[in-house]
Amino acid sequence: MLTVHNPVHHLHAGRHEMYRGRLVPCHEVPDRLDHVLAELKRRPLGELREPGEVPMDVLRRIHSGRYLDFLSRAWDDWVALDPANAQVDALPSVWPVRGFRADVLPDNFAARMGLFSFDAGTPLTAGTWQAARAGAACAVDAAQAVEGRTQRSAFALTRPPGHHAGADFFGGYCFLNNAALAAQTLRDGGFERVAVLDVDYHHGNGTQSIFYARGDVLTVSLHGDPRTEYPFYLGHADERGSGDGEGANLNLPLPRGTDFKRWRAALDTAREALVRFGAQALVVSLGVDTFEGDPISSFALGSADYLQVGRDIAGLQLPTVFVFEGGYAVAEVGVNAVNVLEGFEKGAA
Ligand code: B3N
Ligand code: ZN
Repeated sequence: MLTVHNPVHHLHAGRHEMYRGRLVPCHEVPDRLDHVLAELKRRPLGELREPGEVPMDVLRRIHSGRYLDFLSRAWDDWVALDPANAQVDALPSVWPVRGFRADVLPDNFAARMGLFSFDAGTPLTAGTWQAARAGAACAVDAAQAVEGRTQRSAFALTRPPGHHAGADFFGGYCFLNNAALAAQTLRDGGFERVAVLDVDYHHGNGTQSIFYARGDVLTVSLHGDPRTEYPFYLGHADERGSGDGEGANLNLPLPRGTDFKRWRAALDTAREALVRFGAQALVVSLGVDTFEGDPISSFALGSADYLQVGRDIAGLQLPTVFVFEGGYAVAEVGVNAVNVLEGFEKGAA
C-alpha cells in the first residue's frame, strides 16, 4: 500500500482549544502523525512518498471560493490586526446562528472567522493553511494513484484531519475535507459510484453535508451518538440524504461504552449498505479515537481489534483510499492505525 504523507503537517500546531470554559492544551498535536509514520517505517507496507502541490481548482471542487480565500489569508489578516497576534492562535468567538445573515461577508476578522467555523476548539495558527493544503494534496495524490490503478489501495497520512470541515466551514480540528477531496478525485477519475466509510469516533458532519444531496457518493458513518457526543448537531439515524442523494447517507450512532462486538455489528450494516449501493471505489475516514484509551472519546476498541477492522474492510474488495482522521492516545495511535492498514493488506491478499 502506498502512503502519501504530509511533510509540513507540523506547521499546524495549535496551543489551546476551548473546553468547558477553559483553554486546555490541544489534543490534535504533531506527535500523532509522527507516531503513525514511525510505525509505518517499523512495519513497512509499501512506498512512502510526499505529495506535489494541489491546484486551487481541485480544492474548489469541494470548498467554496470565499472560504478558501478566507482560509488562505486568515493568518496574515489576524497578524495585521495587531503584530502581537503572531504569538497567539486565532480562535472564533462569535457565530451567526439561525436568523442571522451568512450571505454578507463582514469586514471584521472575528466576524469572518465565526462565519466560517462552528466551534472554539479549532485554533488557526501561522502554518494552518500550508499544512492543510499539503494535507489535501496527500488525499488527492493517494486517490489519483488508486484511480489510475497504479495502486489498489493508498493511505493519505496527514493532519490536521478533515471530516468535520464542510464546503465553507472549519471546526472539530479540521479545515479542508481530505476524504471528500479523495472521493471527488475518484469520481472525476471515472468511478461512477464512490462510497465514504467514516469509522472515526465522531460523526463526519462535513463529509455528510458536502455529499448530502448527491446520489453518486454514498456516505456512511459509525460514531458516538450525537445526543451526547461531539459534533452534537448532526449524525442522527434519520438523516438519509436529500434530493438526488435521498438514501445515499447512512448514520449508525452508537452509545458511549460501545465495545468491539457491537461496533463490528454496525460495521457489517455499513458494509451491506456499500454493497447495496454498488460502490466501485471506497474512501475510509480512518480515525482511531474509537480506542479504549482515547482521552476524548468513549468507545472500547482494543489495539488488536483494528487488525480485524482492516480485514473486514478488505472483504469489500474495492479500490480503497484511507485518509487519517482522529485518534488522540498518542502513544498507541501509530500501532492502532497501522493495524487497520496491515489487516486490510493481509485481508486483501
Ligand atoms: O470532545 C471534546 C473534548 C472532550 C474531552 C476533553 N478533555 C477530557 C480535556 C477535551 C475535549 N471536545 C470537542 C472537540 C472534539 C473534536 C473531535 C475531533 C475529532 O477527532 N473528530 O473526528
Ligand atoms: Zn474523531
